[in-house]
Amino acid sequence: MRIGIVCYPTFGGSGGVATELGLELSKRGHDIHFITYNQPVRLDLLSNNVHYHEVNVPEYPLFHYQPYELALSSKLVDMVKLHNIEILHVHYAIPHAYAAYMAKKMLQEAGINMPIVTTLHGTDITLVGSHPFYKPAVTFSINKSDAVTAVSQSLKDDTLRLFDVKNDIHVVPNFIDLEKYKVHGMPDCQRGMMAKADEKIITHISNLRPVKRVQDVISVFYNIQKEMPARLMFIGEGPEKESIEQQCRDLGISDKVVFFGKSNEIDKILCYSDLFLLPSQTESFGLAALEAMASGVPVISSNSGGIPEVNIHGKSGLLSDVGDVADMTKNAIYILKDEKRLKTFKENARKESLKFDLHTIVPKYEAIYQDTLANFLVL
Ligand code: GMT
Repeated sequence: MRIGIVCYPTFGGSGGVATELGLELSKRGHDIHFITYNQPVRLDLLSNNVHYHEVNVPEYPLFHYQPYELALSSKLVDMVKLHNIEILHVHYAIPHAYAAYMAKKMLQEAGINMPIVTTLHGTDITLVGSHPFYKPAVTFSINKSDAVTAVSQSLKDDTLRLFDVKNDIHVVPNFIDLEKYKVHGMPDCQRGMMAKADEKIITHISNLRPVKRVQDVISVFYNIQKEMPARLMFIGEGPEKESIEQQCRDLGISDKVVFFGKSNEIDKILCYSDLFLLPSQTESFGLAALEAMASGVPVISSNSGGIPEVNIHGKSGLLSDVGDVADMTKNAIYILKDEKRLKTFKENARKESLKFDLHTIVPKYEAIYQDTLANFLVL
């Protein structure tokens, strides 16, 4: 199939999933066209059947806001015509599903039928999409998509609760290339560079937005390091960074916390981690937790949204109510204090991650493309 993929070209999250999906589909023989405003971060290898088409939005002084949706719709029309793209898969409803629908209508005028698959990722539904400013447009774009997927059952339930959706929603969980994630003891896992042998390594990865509750990460770590030697690895950039740097200074633990910034090599950091913290306010899936688990790292998380579908309580880690720092601390120390227990949790974390193997999940998207193309009705 010739498939157009629209996504945010950013680190991790929906952009990471869309990029990995495109790369895997290309290995399975499909012709993949990424259409977005920058080359996706994880897309470091363009091959014969992986293409990247940049959406440009020229600045014009009249515009307070540059009309990205318009530029994207136009680019989609051009690229579909030029490359005979058969189906468009858009990741994150805002504004991609809306722009894709506009492109579909323009293409119809030219006698070209173009089905759209929309994947809902999280805040496009929960935090942003359901805001009254966006809700009518998001509802419209979901209902006009030819197939809709959500990355967890929880996100599907939220979508049905928050929007008047007429379509079926297929749950297709996020996936992981297990080959890329190394477990402790792999040759390039250089633990010694980051911590002393007796120090436990705690890790957090996110875009440091308020929804991630990164202050709770620091508070839980502060409590852990009072009980045992430990270091905290923070990966990512975002609006809460200054606040947590200050929190570390106030608590006198700055020397125990390493801020890595954005990294394309999280597998190298995860492979020597002992515990992963994800206390998010809401999380449709929690891809970072899955990446940790694939590296054999148990997860201490909140129990919100789709996290319990990924982090299995008592197996791959332990879950607490949002904001319950005391319970998260208790759980973290329970796992870390006993080496035998820690080893069991590590093994189980890896085992639980196997359910999300890309070789199992990517064919589900292929099947949805095939069904959508077969049943496509021109509206
Ligand atoms: O909504 C966001 O926070 C960003 C979004 C993204 O585009 O990175 O993350 C969401 O999608 C990820 C990939 O499907 C999920 O793993 C995250 O749980 C989800 N984030 C939230 O729901 C907060």
